[in-house]
Formats: sequence, structure tokens, C-alpha cells
Amino acid sequence: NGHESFVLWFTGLSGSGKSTIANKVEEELFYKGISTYALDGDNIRSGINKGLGFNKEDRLENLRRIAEVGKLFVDAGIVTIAAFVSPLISDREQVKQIVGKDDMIEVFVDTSLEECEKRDVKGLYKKARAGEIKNFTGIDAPYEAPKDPEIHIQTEHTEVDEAVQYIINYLEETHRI
Ligand code: GGZ
Repeated sequence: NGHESFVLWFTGLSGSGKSTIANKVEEELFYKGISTYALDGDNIRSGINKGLGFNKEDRLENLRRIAEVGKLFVDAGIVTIAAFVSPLISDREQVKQIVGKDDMIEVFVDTSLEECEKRDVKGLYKKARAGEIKNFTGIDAPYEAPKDPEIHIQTEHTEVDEAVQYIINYLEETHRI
């Protein structure tokens, strides 16, 4: 395909819609014949990062390893899609350092805590409010919104398909794909 690879890094609260959007972006890239690989909690926290929890240090280590894996995929020429809460600016700075700042595209999936909590798809907010889950992002652990993400999606004002198209357009217009 002749394009350089990169990491498309989605950040946002639990339940913000990161994975939903990321999966559809991956599908669109597939239709365009672009090789991709998606890193997410399901294939990372159950394997390479089994044993890491959700305190500040474990999250940083979780994200450090993901960034290193992402870098390997980029070296292999694969467009890598990563969807992690990655709550702190410093967490994402570390990712950028590891991957290389020109190879990381930050996508902020901006959904308010109120909306995430209202959706509560997995019932995790309810558990966090009840104190059954500690260090839950947005409840008793911080989320620092990106100040200048390459792509900013406000899901409360944007349909999923629109968001996906917006991201694809961005990648085309910036000659990433
Ligand atoms: C945040 C948690 C927590 C805590 C379990 N805080 O909606 P989900 O379920 O599928 O996505 C969340 C996921 C977050 O894992 P990440 O690897 O993305 O986090 S980080 O980037 O901060 O390392 C949620 C679930 O795991 N989950 N406990 N305490 N999310």
C-alpha cells in the first residue's frame, strides 16, 4: 500500500464508546485493504498484562507494555488500533515517547461521565459507586482529558458511523492512508 504505519490511540472513560468506534474504524481500513491489528483490554489484560490492576502504577505499566507492542506492530507495517482508558496526560505522554510522536495519533472519545454512567453497559459504574470496585476512572480515580488531541469525537453529538467517517477522512486528508 505504500503508506507508513502508525498507532491510532483511543482514550476515554470506560463506556465512552472507544471500542465500538475503534472496531468500526478497523473494519473500514480492512475494506480499504489496509492491514490492521487492534489492541484492547480483551487481548492485552488477559494475556501479556495479566496480573496488572488499576492503580496508578499498574496502569502506567499496562500502557507502557501496550505502547511497546504497538511499536512492534508499527515496525511490522501494521496500522495499530489501541483502545484504552489511558487516563492521565502523563500516561499518554509515555505512549507517545515510546511509539514516537509522529507515529501516534490520539483520538479523544469524549463522552461525559454522566452519559457513561447513564449507559453503564457493563454495570461497572454501579459497582464503583457501591464501593465494590476501587480506583474506578471517573469515580474515585482521575481522568485527564487530552488538551490537543489530533481527533476529538463528542459522542453525545455524533453518531458512531459519523465518528468513524470523520476519523477515516482525517487519516486520508493527513495522508496517513
Ligand atoms: C477503569 C476498569 C477498572 C477501573 C475494570 N477503572 O468498560 P471496560 O471495563 O471494558 O473498560 C474498562 C477497562 C479499562 O482497562 P484499560 O486497560 O483500558 O485501563 S487503563 O488504560 O487505565 O490501564 C473497564 C475495566 O477495564 N475496568 N476496573 N478501576 N476501568
